[in-house]
Amino acid sequence: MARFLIVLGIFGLLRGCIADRYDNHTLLRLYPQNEAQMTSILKFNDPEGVEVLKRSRGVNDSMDVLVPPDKLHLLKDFALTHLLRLEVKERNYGRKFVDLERTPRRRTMNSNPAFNYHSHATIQDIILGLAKQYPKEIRIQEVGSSYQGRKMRLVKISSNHEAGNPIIFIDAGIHAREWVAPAMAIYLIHRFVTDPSARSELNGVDWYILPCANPDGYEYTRASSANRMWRKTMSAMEGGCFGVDGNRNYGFKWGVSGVSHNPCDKETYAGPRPFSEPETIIVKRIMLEYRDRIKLYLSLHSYGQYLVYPWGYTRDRLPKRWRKLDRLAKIVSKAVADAGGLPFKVLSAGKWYEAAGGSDDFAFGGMGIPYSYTMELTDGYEFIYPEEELKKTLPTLYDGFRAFATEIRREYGKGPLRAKRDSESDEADKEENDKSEH
Ligand code: 0X9
Ligand code: ZN
Repeated sequence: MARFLIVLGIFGLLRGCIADRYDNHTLLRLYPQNEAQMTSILKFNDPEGVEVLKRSRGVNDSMDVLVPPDKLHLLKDFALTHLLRLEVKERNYGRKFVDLERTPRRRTMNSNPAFNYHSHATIQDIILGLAKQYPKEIRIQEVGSSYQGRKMRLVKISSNHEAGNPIIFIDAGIHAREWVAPAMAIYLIHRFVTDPSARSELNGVDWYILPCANPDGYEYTRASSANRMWRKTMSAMEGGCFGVDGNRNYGFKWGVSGVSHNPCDKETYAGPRPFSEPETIIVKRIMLEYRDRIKLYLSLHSYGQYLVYPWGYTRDRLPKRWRKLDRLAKIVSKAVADAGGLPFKVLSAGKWYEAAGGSDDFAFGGMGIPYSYTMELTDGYEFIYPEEELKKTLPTLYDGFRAFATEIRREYGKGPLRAKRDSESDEADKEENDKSEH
């Protein structure tokens, strides 16, 4: 009996520790207000235990950091040294998770499945159910399994699967904690087939959507609030640590900037080699299989409301066609703003902060896909975007995807909807992607 009580006690203690993981952690926002402060903030190296949730794009855009109590003085010193404006956003970040845990009890189920967060298994049920209901439009392709053996499925949506239309390929959720990304993917899939007025989005373009690109990590974040901030995959590494940052694992300029080579780094470990993860191999294979037809690649992430394009590995170079990438992103941003949403901050990923091995750079530079972006959905609430906000936000973002389709159709569509392309041909675009301009 005594032994049983001891075991129970240890279990209780452990649970307490885990649940209190972010208790007394402070969420700080640091605001650079001039170029000198921007330079110093870019060089900020997170001390052990301090997590950078979001980097600053430039003057007056915050860098958000989650700080344990014993490291608070380091951050305050840093802000003081560089005269950075510092805002305490949350004094006890752990409380956020407690609130979150309460949410399911008040949870209302919506008619649209995208307005709730679901398990990976339920996401599979939703897409298989929709495919059954709309067999003409939806085809499901099994594309492989995650490290822990979860089946991954690509949802192909088309009004004519035989037409060979240009493809918009979207993946979501390579970062486990960014739950709003798979929700957006499901919203798109659901709306394309169930809303009669959205059918026009399928004219002359096909949508290939991988709604959950890191199912193991995603399930891990759902298993306990202690894991809610997990970002990586779940593969076992030497030394007992686990997980790779999927968005540092792609084989284009792998490892050259913004990565960690320490398997125990919780944020940006690039992996033992490029494409070490089954999940990134799966996305690469999809790109390889359809590379001639994919004209736009989008990787959905959160947060900060950024829409960024290559190069991500460097801030010193831009691809030759950057003006086209920039122009399209601004059209999309305007469409979202016109629908009542927040406009995107549009720039190259590397000018936001340098990070190599991202899927956007690989799609563009490695595969020759002419338009490639990372989309950071939502601003406010960091990664813990409340479920009840989804029904307001996702429909406004939808207008951005519609704008993407309009432009891709205009540039690459086959039928009468196609506008005259400018002088460059597809082939020239492909060759140009890896030539850079300063
Ligand atoms: O750092 C990332 O992987 C992305 N931001 S996130 O907060 N979702 O983690 C941005 C990736 C931008 N693309 C490249 N740097 N290639
Ligand atoms: Zn991300």
